[in-house]
Amino acid sequence: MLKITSARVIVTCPGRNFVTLKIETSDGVTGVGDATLNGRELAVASYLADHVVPTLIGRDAHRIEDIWQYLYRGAYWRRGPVTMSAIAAVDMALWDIKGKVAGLPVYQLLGGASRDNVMVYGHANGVTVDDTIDAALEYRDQGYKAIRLQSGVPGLASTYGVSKDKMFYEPADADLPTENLWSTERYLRVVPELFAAAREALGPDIHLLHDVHHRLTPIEAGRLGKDLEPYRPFWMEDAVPAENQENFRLIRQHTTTPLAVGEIFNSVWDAKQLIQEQLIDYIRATIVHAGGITHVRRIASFADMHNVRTGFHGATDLSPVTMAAALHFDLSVPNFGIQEYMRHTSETDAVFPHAYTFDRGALHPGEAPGLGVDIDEELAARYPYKRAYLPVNRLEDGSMYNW
Ligand code: CS2
Ligand code: MG
Repeated sequence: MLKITSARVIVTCPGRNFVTLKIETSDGVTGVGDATLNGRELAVASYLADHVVPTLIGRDAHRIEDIWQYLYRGAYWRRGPVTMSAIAAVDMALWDIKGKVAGLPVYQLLGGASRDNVMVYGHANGVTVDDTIDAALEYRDQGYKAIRLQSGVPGLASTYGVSKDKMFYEPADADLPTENLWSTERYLRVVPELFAAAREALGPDIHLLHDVHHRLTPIEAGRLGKDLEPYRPFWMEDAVPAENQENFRLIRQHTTTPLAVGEIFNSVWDAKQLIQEQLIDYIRATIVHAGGITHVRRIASFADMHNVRTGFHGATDLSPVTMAAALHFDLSVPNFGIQEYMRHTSETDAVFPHAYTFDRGALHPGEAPGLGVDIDEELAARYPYKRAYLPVNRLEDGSMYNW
């Protein structure tokens, strides 16, 4: 038996907040898990430290599934982003430990490699369409085979996905939520222009993606999907808020543009109808917010039965621990689609040394035992938590809307 002897929650802010769980065992083997929930980090830190960690001490670290079931069923209050991020952190740490004890990278424990590497997409953004195309050409020159396009909207001061510093995008930008303004009409005019210019500049072979970020109604999403069809997008992401999963039936009636959704999902139940009725093409639920490797395996298997592929979320607010775990999963899962790769800053990479590497538009998790990532606790301690919120969105008449 490999006894869990301690579990510590480490909050650090190398430019943005991250919450990490480090589990130690009786053999001295340790494992790390990501528990970062952008804008609500301390809620998960407390859920872990105050409610989960006391129940872990003395348990057998090898019993990953049993501990997952214990934390899920035993919570009584099931699901939700805070609970499932906390469970995910424990799960990732236990897979890390099991890999280290076995002397194998986690992808080998998941059935071995199903591919040579993991195709990723980068984030080209700019205030204008031209700026965005210039950024996309830079990503193409770096070897990316898939590029997400997000441009500013004429008449709006700011919009989702357009960063101040091209290579990095961090939306949690203030001590209290900044208020953005939104206009669907203005937005719907510029995206087809953006894609027409991108196809013109990049040619037919580069995969082009776009994130609507929950801001349309189903019929508006149908219209945008149809407008983009001539440019063959790889996917249109988060077209509408997905609480009412059957909304996607209406989008599907109007467009063949592939649909991706799920970065804010935290369990398979959030996507059951979307997958069962093939209302989407890619499921974005990721390891840190959807209960860890143990639960995401179930989501991916269910998706595989319905021709839905994975397209994990991979923004800067998911730590390198999640990126590492996602890459081990991506390398092995049969119905892999694509992996989002918003590079972290050098400060973040220094706090989280990792084995994954980038080469010609793809990542590989590396061959280090376990997840191949750790947290430099001494360095982490130099970056105290700094409160930051995601923005909120209002319509031009002042109504609250979706950010
Ligand atoms: C976005 C994210 O990466 C994406 O697709 O939706 O940037 C998202 O806005 C952030 O992860 C929210 O914290
Ligand atoms: Mg998104």
